[in-house]
Amino acid sequence: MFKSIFKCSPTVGLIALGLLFACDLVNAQATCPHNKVRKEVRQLSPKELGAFINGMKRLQDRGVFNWLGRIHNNCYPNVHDNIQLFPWHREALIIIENMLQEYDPEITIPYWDASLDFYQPAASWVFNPSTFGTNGKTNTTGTGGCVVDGFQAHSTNTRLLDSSGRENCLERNFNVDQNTISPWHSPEFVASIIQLSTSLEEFRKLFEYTYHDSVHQTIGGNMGTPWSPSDIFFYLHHSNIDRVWALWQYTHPDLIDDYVGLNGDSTAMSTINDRTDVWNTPIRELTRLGSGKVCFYFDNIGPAGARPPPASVAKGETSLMKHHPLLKLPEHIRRKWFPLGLNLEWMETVLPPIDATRKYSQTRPGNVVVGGAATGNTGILGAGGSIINSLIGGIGGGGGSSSNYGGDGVTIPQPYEIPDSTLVGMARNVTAKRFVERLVRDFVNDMSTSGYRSPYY
Ligand SMILES: [Cu+2]
Repeated sequence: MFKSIFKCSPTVGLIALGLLFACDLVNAQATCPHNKVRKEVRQLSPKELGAFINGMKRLQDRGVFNWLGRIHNNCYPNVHDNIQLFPWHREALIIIENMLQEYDPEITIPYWDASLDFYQPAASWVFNPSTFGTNGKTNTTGTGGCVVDGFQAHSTNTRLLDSSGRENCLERNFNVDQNTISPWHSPEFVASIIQLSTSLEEFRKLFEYTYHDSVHQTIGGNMGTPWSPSDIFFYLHHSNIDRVWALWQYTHPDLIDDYVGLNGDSTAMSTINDRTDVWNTPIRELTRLGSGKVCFYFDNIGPAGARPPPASVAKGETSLMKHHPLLKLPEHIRRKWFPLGLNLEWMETVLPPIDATRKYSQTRPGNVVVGGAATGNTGILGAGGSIINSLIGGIGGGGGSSSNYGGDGVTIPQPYEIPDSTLVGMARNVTAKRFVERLVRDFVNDMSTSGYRSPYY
């Protein structure tokens, strides 16, 4: 069933879709009767994580990842570098999620907010030999290698497509060395471009050429090629991109159905009445959480106009957000990068919580627990302090590079920039990317000269 080669055409897509969902007729923007919730991957219970991995392993063994990899490769220029990036990948994940739910109706595809790992990506909780696996084992030519741990480990009965599209193995090739990935884009940067962009297409450019691309390219191997659907991180990363799209809509509620940009074939302007390549679904059924085909929402952003669900902000996080270091930026820097202002509800929805109990800090060197002593110098807390004291203590405190910031947190580094040659090789838009990179450097410089210290690391 999944062996056929699909061209990037709607007709073949319809057949594919017919095979996957018999009689799946959805009214445009009809509200979903039931919504499932996608959580951050680190917030899954052990049982939920196990069910997700088991389901994905079964799909992998059935050849579903190779099937999607061939479609993704055939359609690559149509669904990247243009506005179809968002709905096309959203629908691809819905198809996979529906297959998972045939095994277990409770499974959803968790999102991986890679910005939480921006400071030391390779140290992320997600690169774990017993779950999603670590870097590929570099072969003798040094061009990356097969993943040998986790549920996607190379084995004779799982012949995943490799980074050249051959049935071989999943490859990863971290961009610095076997254990290091250069820094990604911070949560603060993502929050800023959500505010700065005044159309979905503008946001698409600011996001795709930064966060989207650097996660793909620096994990490397399959992820750096059109054969990325072999890698579990393709699904976790794109689930998060679905969420970030919703965060953008929440920030610009009057633009919730904005879908104006160049079409996939770059010949005409897109409209919400377009259909996705291959899947052939009207875009309007894919734009809103909780309606049309999008019968899910996220643990921090809800359906119906993309308002956050009331229970999303755990007790205690509100008060922490009031002390977010972004609020201490000099006024002109704040207005430049956050022109819509930093109101509390927006910050609680769009920025990750500042919470040392969240799992994202568990694998960092020098991890800390709330109320405990720091075991190193890179924890969220200062030695022995509560996080609130630590944040408040930063005001006017000494030890930082500015009078507004204390010694806690990290200075945001310049993130990885993809070499022109890589982009040219993938027929991507180098000029647009260069422009966006200047904005990134300006942001990082402004944060650094303001003495800003990020709490997310
Ligand atoms: Cu893609």
